[in-house]
Amino acid sequence: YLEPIAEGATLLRGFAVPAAATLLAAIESVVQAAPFRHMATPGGRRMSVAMTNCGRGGWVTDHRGYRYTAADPLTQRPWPALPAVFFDLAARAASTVGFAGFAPDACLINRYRPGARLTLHQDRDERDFKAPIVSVSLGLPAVFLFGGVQRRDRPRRIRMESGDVAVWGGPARLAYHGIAPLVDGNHPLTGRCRINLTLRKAL
Ligand code: MD3
Ligand code: FE
Repeated sequence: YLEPIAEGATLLRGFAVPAAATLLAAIESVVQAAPFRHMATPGGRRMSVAMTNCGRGGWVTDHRGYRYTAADPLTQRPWPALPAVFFDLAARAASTVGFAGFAPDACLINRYRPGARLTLHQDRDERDFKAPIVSVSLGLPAVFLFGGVQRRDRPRRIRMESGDVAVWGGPARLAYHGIAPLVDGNHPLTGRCRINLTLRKAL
């Protein structure tokens, strides 16, 4: 079930299928304390993806820029704790592909409704690029765009389905990537949306 994508990047098809219902229950409790919201980019655009976080750090964007915060700007309370089921799944996925000892301290939770997308970008707001990033797809399928380390590298299109987990490390850590506009559908676990967990060592 291991699909190599590039040097340092591996897709673990269906790795999170057994844990999916438990993951969604944990997401539900995070969202009760820290609701999904549409953040603004530094340029003032509203993101089509709704986001929230759990863990010691949470990724935020506003007119001042991108950064990790200890508190949710909406509630001014600390982000909810990282559920053990998130941590364990991410650590197991990372160690399966050779990144032993991955200890994420931040999890961004992205919710895509039909039409929502994420334009091509790099993840550069973390302190240490040596740690990999683990992502978990739940619900509706999406087309993941995987480019190179330069923006002009033409991205490949990879279909991500519910329960798929990807590990991005080594030379792939700074690759450009994005999500094509979500196609409408209905998924038994999530209904008309896709949820993505992005687990990082950010602090
Ligand atoms: C490849 N999220 O939140 S996760 C993001 O599906 C983000 O919500 C997407 O990109 C989503 O920043 C994709 C997959 C991912 C995350 C980080 C990467 C792929 C990556 C870093 C380097 C290369
Ligand atoms: Fe990203």
